[in-house]
Amino acid sequence: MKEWYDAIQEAQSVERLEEIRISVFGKKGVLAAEFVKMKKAPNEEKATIAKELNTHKANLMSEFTVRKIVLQTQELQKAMQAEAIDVSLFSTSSQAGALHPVMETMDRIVEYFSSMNFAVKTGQIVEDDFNNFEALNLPKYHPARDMQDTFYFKDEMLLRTHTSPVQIRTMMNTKPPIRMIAPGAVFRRDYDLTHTPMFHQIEGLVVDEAGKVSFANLKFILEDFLKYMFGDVKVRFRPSFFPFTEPSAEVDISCVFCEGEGCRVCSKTGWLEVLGCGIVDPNVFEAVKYKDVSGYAFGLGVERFAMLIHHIGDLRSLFEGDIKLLEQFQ
Ligand code: 2NL
Repeated sequence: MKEWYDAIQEAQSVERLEEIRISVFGKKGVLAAEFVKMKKAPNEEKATIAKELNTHKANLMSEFTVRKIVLQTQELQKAMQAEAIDVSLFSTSSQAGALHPVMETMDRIVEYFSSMNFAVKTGQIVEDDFNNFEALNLPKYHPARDMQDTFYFKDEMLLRTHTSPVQIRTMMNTKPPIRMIAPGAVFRRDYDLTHTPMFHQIEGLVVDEAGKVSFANLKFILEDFLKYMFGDVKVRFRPSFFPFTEPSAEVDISCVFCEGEGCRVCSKTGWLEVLGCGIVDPNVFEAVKYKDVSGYAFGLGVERFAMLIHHIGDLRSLFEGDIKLLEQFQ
């Protein structure tokens, strides 16, 4: 038996040790053979031999187990050394991540309004009918509430179609004055060249005592903001309509591609629409139980801003996660 103790000690690999295990403990191994021999021994010796064999069996097994752990540890160590990476080695291709252009644009817009003392508020993406529609002067049966346009859950819950519910909730739980923006993802059932089912919006809201907030204040802040974002562009306000503002306006800047000359992007008009805004409709204030106040509000699409800033032609390229596009914004 001594030779097998030696063999276990001398084994230099897990593989060799396994061969020994089979030779010693296997069905045709030495221990099995010894037990067979024992049966032929005189009866009075059997008990002694069996005891001796069982002691060897237990000792060999424990030697084997210890040696196996030692060898496995050594082999693992060797493998790890062989596969070790020298992190100090010079590398030619390093790829750093970068902010997605939409998020970078969002940060820049938020930075402007923060500097102008607007609080930044985010709310919830799953909203209810009151905060997303009813309070915004979009009554039952308004076409915007159609199943065709909005993602609904059961129990009248829905994916917010604009960030306005953040302003509604703010007005419901704080007294005026209010000076805030709400940036975030919004959802509409729309998918074509110029629409994606999810996009990002930033809305702004300023409310103060009646008479303290004017259309002139709104014009100043938006003109200043657009010059901050696009540099030396012309800005114009066109009368428009939104259910939640009256009067309402859409805001254009002179085309950043052709500088007002007229091109494909601006459909030869020389102007690009970038914002919607207006004086908050009295029905909105009534819904949130605000009395004797006035306010202005505005809303913009962040993807559209990112496209105009970076001269990106197709909205969908912002959502494909194409590394070739993203690498251009390192
Ligand atoms: C657009 C136009 C707009 C608002 C959003 C608003 C919010 C409240 C009250 C009144 Cl709580 N108005 N938001 C107002 C005018 C325009 O967005 O074209 N967005 C992409």
